[in-house]
Amino acid sequence: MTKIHEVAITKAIIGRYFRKLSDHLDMDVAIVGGGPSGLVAGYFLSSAGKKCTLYERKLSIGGGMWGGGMLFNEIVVQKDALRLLDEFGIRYEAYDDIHFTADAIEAVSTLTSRAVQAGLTVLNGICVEDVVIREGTITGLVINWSPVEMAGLHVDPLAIHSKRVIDATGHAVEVVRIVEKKGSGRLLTLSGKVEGEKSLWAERAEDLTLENTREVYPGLYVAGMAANATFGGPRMGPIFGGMLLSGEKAARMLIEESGG
Ligand code: 48F
Repeated sequence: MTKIHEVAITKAIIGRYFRKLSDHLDMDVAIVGGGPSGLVAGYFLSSAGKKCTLYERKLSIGGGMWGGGMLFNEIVVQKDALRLLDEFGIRYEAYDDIHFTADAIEAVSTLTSRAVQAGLTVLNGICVEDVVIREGTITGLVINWSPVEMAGLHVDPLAIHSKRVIDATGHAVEVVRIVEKKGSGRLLTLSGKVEGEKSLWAERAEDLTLENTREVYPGLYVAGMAANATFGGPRMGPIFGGMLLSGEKAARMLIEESGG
């Protein structure tokens, strides 16, 4: 039997984790939120060679996709987004000509695995509690351990720098709300503030999610449900094509903007 050693295990974990952390203090794109839109954005950005980190408050990655609708763990994806399920290798089944279903567990686990294998660094158990703004542009994030937040401990956070930030925090649209409160000037919405999410309308919401995936403040982009909450679109319920397409659009915009 090979002889294992407790201190070697501890050192391995500490050393490897802090290597990962310190390699990602200054990056191309920081994504806040590990739901479907954030994961898809991270997959495409990392595949294009961008240095990218995704921060997720919870221990588990996947956001609102694990539970399908009302904890029935199947998701619906419309025809227009099937090419993304094909890209990730997520299996699906036709319900009719337009609606397709996939196992929610396979969808989250496969998407997460493909994103990490494409090079995305995922830091879970970390929440984003503030932003760094220089001359009217978002240039970074302020992060802390989720247990610090949960316990209400008085512990100062740490800052990281990133050329661009994607708010993929879902319904809560947390990063944009911080900028609304603390940033100088207006958001790039009609009222200059967060317009707020409207009540459920699946078809309209799916189209609008894509339309609303864009820059909302210099350096800050919104994707997924956060895009609709920011620009005043409705929620859509457990249909996920819009989330996947939104993550892809956010990534493509940033890849194009940076010259490929
Ligand atoms: O809510 P979520 O899954 O976002 P999404 O990608 O997808 C929305 C759908 O799941 C569903 C829907 C459509 O069918 O309406 O709700 O837009 O995932 C958001 C993730 O962001 C994390 C949160 O824990 C969740 O996993 N998050 C939120 N705020 C923060 C955060 C924060 N401040 N720091 C880190 N993570």
